[in-house]
Amino acid sequence: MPEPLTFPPAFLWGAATSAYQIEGAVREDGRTPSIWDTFCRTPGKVNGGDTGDIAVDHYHRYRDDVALMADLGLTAYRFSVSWPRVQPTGRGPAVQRGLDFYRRLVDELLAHGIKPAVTLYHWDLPQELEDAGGWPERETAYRFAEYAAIVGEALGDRVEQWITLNEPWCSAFLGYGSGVHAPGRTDPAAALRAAHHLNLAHGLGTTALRGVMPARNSVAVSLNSSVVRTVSDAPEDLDAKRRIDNLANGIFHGPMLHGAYPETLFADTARVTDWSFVQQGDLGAIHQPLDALGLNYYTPTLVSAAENAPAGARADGHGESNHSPWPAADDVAFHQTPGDRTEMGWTIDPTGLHELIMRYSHEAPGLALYITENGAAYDDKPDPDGRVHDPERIAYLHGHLSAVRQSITDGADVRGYYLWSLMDNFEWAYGYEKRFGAVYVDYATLARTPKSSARWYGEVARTGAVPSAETGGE
Ligand code: PNW
Repeated sequence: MPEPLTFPPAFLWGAATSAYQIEGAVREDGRTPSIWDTFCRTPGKVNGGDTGDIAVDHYHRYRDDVALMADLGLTAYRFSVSWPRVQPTGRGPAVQRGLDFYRRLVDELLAHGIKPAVTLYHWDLPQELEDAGGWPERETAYRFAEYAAIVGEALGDRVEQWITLNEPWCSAFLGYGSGVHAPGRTDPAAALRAAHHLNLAHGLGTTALRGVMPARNSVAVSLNSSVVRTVSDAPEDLDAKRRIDNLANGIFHGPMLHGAYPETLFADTARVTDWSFVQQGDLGAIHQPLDALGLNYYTPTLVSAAENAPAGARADGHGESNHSPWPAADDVAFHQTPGDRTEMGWTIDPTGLHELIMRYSHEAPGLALYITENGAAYDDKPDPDGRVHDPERIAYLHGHLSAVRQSITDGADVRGYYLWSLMDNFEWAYGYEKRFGAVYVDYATLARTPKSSARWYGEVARTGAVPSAETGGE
């Protein structure tokens, strides 16, 4: 019998969610629309015309949801705060009822011995700020810093782990480039401006948080850092990889971790923008020392030069759009990585997670790493007896947790893992069709049923070890 893979005793075993994907109650307690409320009401944008109006009603069921997490054995929970619940116009004083919800949630978690990690921005920009120009406008970064201070002051005494932004790549390039995410704009120059202002928001927000919180608290950012691979080592393919790596990783990690954009990014994107929106002092403001780095990983990205690809190849897995999320990269082709795929069409490749962790372990030495999202969508259905068996998800988790364990053996300082997601929820442009949860949600009754993967993962959390074989979960 091979030995189980044992993790360090303090390793955090969590699950992750985000506000708009689970809360519902979009008109309660003073909340106003975010860009996602608006986007969902725009015909043709979200599968089935689904919205987050009710989502999984977590706003009213949070006590049950926390009890469920505790019952499973989780030791950490990553959730996000809805900006328009706290600051309905994106400016000015906070709505206490909005903040009170998160206070109650955090107290409930702490009472169950579950460590909260708060994400400040998981894509739900107050619509009023989008009406004023959104992320392509510099002002939005200042507004974010103000919002960060409000939430930091309200929760900083009881939440130690803070994440400024979730996946700014998606906010900038899916929101303003390909338009498959809110606000649905398709302007590559605006997308690059948005990326810079998200970076600035991260830096100013980090400083704002530190100004109002106890020094022991940890500040991080969660990036969907891509693992970019090429189909060959031909120079033009390697150049395609370098350019996509700049646009996926360097554009955020460069300023945040090293205080500079990758030198070649400016030339690569010169025909789209002259970057004159970067002002003196911005890079210093963005480059704040961080306590930790959050990595979100699902699948690698495989590229070649367009000339080395069959005509029309564009399998980048980022949703349906005639507009590319990659500014000034029309001569790059995206390929499907070989291998089994999840319901998202994303190839399952745990070696990518190991590669990603090792890269950032070297690029950001001394920074604690957390896997702040990893998981898989499958077409889960209850059996006649009401149970939900998802052996594919167990296999996915087994493979990726083994990769995390290997990275620790190889010297990486990984401190925790958050499964995406705690429960089935609103999967953005895919609506409720894609199920990422470890817990099944029946959308007719909103009843929660742990899938076999939830039991399996709970056992991992309780024992601090991944079984050598992927069986179990009952
Ligand atoms: C992440 N892409 O989204 C988000 O942080 C979650 O809210 C989401 O539910 C989860 O992953 C699953 O999709 C992504 O096109 C959305 O590359 C799209 C992409 C990546 C991540």
